[in-house]
Amino acid sequence: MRKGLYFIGFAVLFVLISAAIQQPEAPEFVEGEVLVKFAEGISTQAVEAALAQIGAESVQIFEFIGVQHLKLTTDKSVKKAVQEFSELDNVVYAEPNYIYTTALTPNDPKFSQLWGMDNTGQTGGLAGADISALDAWEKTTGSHAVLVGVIDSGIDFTHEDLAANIYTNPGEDAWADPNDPTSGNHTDDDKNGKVDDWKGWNFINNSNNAYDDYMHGTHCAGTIGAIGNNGVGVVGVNWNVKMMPLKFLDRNGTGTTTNAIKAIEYAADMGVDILSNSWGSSGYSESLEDAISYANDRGVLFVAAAGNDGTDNDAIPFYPSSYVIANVVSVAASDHGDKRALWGSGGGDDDGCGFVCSNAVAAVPGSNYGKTSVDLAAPGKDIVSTVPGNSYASLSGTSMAAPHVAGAAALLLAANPGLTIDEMISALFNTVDPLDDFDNKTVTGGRLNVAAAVRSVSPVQL
Ligand SMILES: [Ca+2]
Ligand SMILES: [Ca+2]
Ligand SMILES: [Ca+2]
Repeated sequence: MRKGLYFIGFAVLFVLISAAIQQPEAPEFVEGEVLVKFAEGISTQAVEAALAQIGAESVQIFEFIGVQHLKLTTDKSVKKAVQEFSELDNVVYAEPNYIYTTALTPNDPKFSQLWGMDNTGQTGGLAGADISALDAWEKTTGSHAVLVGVIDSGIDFTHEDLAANIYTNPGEDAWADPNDPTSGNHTDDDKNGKVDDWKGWNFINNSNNAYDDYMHGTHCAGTIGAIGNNGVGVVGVNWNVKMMPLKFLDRNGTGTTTNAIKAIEYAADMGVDILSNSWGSSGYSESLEDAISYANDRGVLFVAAAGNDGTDNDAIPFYPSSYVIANVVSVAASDHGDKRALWGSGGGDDDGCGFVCSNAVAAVPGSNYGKTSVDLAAPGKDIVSTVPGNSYASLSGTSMAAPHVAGAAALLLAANPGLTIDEMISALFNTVDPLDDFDNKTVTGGRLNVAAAVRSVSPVQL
């Protein structure tokens, strides 16, 4: 048995140089229409005179707020008409007839690269081979009341596309500088044994600095909850969520069982709803299993990557994803064609794996699978997400698949906060899109469909 736990790495990597910034667009409005509130008690004749002067006729009147819906009778611009009405003495206000949209398609400039969220074939794959994020966002785009712990290499909590979705511990005083862990008050305000643990914890050096000195944890965090519709970067499965950085993987992507156990205990005690785990090894650890059971008893869903060896977890287990505990969900990786992700060549490792392999390497390395031990697939190849330094990168691995499922579970809780572990799992498993490539290779035989999962738990709207 191995003592170390190794991160699940990536086969393809390119770092994007910078993030394009896009200003939010001005609200659209109906051409040739304005809404005008005239002063109380104004005579019908005065209103008619105003309409004639500016060139408008009444469409309807909202008596309860004293507002007239007007149609312009000339080709005067809406802006000009609003200005002219506003200047009249007996007008309280005038405004365009704005058009509202549900903002289903976020304005994040890299959204079009996220085939896993919405696949139109833009990367050469199969249109519709995605988790149906757009449809899910019709129901909910997430909630800051849902807390996801990311047990990984930390998170760049200063990242412009993550910062607002990073958890802060309400029991600790805020750091004087929200980006500087040393600027706390050096007091364990909530008396949980950890001084100034305002934004998670670093279990390697036992400090309150859980900043990501690698990139892996920040990438996973972006898939779960990069800020949506902020005109910057990417978008997570959740536009709004809170994520707790739980650092136990070091700058080489390596971590120990003992530090993983500490992270799980801390997260469960701090009230995390969901844990996202993109790491593992072939080594069975009874103490790690016990720690996950402890989290299960506290209602914490434990989502884990199935591994990147291309092997059958039914035959060669991969932990923690292979633990048989009620809260453990094991996630395989699919590609943009809805096939099991294969890493192929170009990974660069001497063993041909493209990442750290935990055990026997299959002929073609790819996502692990397992008819009884791997639950469902999610996008995990060429996934664009956040990396430290306000940057973005494309990575591959079941490491990238697990956060899609952890994020989906968080969206379920946003839609229906009372869900139990069993209810979340049922919703995720019962709504997958069945795929030939995962038939008899996973418990569900399909790929995550977050829209169907969210719909299945949403309260009925009358
Ligand atoms: Ca504390
Ligand atoms: Ca403090
Ligand atoms: Ca964004």
